[in-house]
Amino acid sequence: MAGLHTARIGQNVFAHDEVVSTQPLAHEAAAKGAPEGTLVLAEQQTGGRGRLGRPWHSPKGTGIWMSLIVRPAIPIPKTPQMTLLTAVTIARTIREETGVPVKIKWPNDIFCGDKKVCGVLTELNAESDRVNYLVIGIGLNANSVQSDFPEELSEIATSLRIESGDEVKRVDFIQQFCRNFEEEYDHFLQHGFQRVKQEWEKHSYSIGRWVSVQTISQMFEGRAVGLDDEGVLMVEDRAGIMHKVYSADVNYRAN
Ligand code: BT5
Repeated sequence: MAGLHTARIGQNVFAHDEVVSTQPLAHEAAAKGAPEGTLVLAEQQTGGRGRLGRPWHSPKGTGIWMSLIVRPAIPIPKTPQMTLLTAVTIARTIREETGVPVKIKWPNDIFCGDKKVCGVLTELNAESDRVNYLVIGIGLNANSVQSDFPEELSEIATSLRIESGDEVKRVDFIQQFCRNFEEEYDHFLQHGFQRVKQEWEKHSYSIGRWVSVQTISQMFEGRAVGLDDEGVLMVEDRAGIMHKVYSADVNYRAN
């Protein structure tokens, strides 16, 4: 992208009109040796996906649907930190580019008020216990109007345009995201997770809220109190026992 001024992130771009999903295309490109920072973009996805096979609604021209390839030299257990880093970076870019106040809901959602404006999907490719690459999928409702959302999303989804009243210049937004990501990522690689943790906690939707947690092995309720130094969500249950929540789905309660 012209005028980008990054060393790696966004320097190699595959821009598509209509695709099923940018995720498999990024996996294919990464497997063929695409350099770190490669971005796969699409105007429309016909089979956009979220976590656990959930669908991601990605109509034409309204959003930023993209997948970023990174190759961090970090141990596999630290790779969820890259999701938090991405969420922090998206939230910062939204604040800078639109002024819309957003919060980060653990682990991978960006919220405006109580509605989702963006989701992050991180997929790992590893070889013999080593990170080969990550594909970080980002779905951001930039310029959707209310009627772009199907009925099942109309109460739970929003867009930057709905929130601010202004159209988002998507290329400018993506360029700023790339600059911010590179800065945050380089800091993370050199100095570790601490800065991401602080930013995440500062802009967290989750901390202080009552949540119910359903893991493979148990179900409990408690208050989200923060992240540990590895980026794991700490939840204190009613008996005062602290739980570490890894990739479980967290549901939020009113009280
Ligand atoms: C996510 O999953 O939030 C990750 C979404 C990642 C999408 C990007 S787009 C580029 C790349 N290519 C892909 O195919 N995927 C990535 P999850 O936390 O599982 O949330 C999925 C849920 O969000 C759905 O079950 C819906 O309830 C809701 N949802 C679907 N589409 C939405 C949208 N456009 N806006 C807000 N919420 C949506």
